Amino acid sequence: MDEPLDINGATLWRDLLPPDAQRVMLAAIHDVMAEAPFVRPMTPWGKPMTVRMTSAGRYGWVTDRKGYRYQDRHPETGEAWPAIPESVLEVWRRVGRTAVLPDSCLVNYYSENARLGLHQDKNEADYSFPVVSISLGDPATFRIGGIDRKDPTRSVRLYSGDVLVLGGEARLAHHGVDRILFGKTELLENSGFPEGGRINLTLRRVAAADN
Ligand code: MD3
Ligand code: FE
Repeated sequence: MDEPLDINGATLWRDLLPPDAQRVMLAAIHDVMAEAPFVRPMTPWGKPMTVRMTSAGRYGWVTDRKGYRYQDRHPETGEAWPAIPESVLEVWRRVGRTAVLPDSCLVNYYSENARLGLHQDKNEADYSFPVVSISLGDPATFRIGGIDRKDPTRSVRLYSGDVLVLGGEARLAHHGVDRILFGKTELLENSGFPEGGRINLTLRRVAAADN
């Protein structure tokens, strides 16, 4: 395998997933979506997000007027989340550098004009576990800074099949998605997502290791 790149302490594995593996993963995400439909979450201050979201695993990330949190039920169906697909767990085993498995897979869906403002991921119990992000479909302009919101940021393009591992110093770095290069690929259209765009999977350990 090629050497990974260091991006502000994050580890970027370019093109880790070949096209066939990307299609297998999207078929599994399509099944997740059938059980746990995408929602357009509402920020605590009452503005709808442009990214649509669902989850797999024990915990899903949700936001509404009550605030940001992980919960073990889909906010609209009230059902438990579907299991994290095996093809997705396999990526964590390859790059996650921990024997503890993730208990959350957030599925972010970016159609044209969706973006994600600069933020930190701080709702998890133990920051010693990494966050693993898998990019599928259209490229994104991703921004990563430092622990302080005012730290300088750098911009990196994430392509389909890229895997980013956020561990160590990068785990609490500010980050966001400035824009999608909408229409650059047909991967989503050809995988049961007719609107096209980009899907990002974020694997996390939300609960402590012994929970
Ligand atoms: C850096 N998702 O779901 S993935 C998120 O493309 C999120 O959907 C973006 O930020 C997306 O919270 C970015 C890359 C990523 C994910 C988690 C991180 C970068 C991170 C956690 C800490 C630092
Ligand atoms: Fe994040």
